[in-house]
Amino acid sequence: MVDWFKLNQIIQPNKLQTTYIMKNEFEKRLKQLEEAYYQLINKPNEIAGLGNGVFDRYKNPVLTAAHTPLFWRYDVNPSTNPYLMERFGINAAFNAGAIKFNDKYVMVVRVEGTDRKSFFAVAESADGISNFTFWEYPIDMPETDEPDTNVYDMRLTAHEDGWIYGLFCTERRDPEAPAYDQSMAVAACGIARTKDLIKWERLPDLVTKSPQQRNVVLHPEFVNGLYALYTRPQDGFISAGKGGGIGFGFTESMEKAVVDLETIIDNKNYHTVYEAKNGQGPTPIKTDKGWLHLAHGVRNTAAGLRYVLYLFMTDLHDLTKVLYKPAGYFLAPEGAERVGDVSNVVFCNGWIKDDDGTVYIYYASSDTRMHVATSTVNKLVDYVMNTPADGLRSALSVKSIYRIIDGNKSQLK
Ligand code: M1P
Repeated sequence: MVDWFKLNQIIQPNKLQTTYIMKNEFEKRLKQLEEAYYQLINKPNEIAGLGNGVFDRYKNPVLTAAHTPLFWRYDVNPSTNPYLMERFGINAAFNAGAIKFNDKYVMVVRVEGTDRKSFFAVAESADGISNFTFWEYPIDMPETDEPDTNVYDMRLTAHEDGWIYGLFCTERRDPEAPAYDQSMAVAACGIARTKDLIKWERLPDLVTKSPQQRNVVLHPEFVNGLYALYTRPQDGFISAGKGGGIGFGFTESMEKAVVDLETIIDNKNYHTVYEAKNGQGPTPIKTDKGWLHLAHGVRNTAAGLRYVLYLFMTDLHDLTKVLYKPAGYFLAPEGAERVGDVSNVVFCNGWIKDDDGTVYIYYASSDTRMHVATSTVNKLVDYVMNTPADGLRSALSVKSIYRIIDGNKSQLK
């Protein structure tokens, strides 16, 4: 390797002193950056507070932009980067898909550069709650004939056909958009599959009748020999319009995925936390009582859209039948989670069910960072089955509380 400092010394003998000062500064700064980075990724994590009995939150986010490797962001060659400046800025690390892979808790993270482009990168942890570190390279996702402008929010499904599928949103400028409007976009479902999370085979985008498609998730099992997909038909890029709700449909093949008929299994609803729109979160978890679903619900407020998470359960045999759906949200943005690039948002597209029944819920706050919450299958099933459903009227909410109070009275007699 060229000794840049010595070279400088020969070429510019009169600048010798400056060169040595710079060398010291460069090395000092590199050391400081490395120390801060290692401190961050080695930070332990612990449960925060008493919680509500359904799940536990943790003190620290599990991934942030600062967790991305220094060698992605900095050119550490003093001859090409004498000021040791960031050469590629990372803005956020959020909305990650998740899977247990080779005994590690793995997230496929939506990493967003300061250029606003998102890409996918794999991060792993040995215990699922701390020390997440990124793999050496971000995913080099192949494209279709129609290049993606932006890709994000991957849902991972280990399908019984033997592949791990990654379904994500691919966004491109709306070809109908007038020149003065540079924000109109079309969202579609991109599909890729892998065996090792390193090499991905890109398949054609999903075809549906909806003009916009986000939050598409592959069901892990075949249904009557067909692949089953959760969709989210939507009229506009932001607004659900006449569309919306969590849809469900079948495709014969994932190599040329086409869903002709989308049945809405979970609709948006007036004066609920999913009044404006909703979307399936990660791949549902199979339990002996039914399929557990985690989804996000959106409502509009004077302060903008508010995203919260909710749970519901579908029938083991009829996947379109919602058996239980507790009222309101399961998890909403709290404290520091409420602030970020898109404030007042929690979003989840990845969770992991462990063999011992622990469930690791990886959720992002305010389109900025990743957190984990832990629960168990038993607790989540109890929560969905025994939390009162939304009566859709204040008077019925009061009745639910009365039932709890009266039950408690008889306990105390
Ligand atoms: O900004 C909040 C979320 O907005 C979108 O969610 P939805 O698909 O429900 O409209 C997505 O862009 C998501 O990535 C983002 O977190």
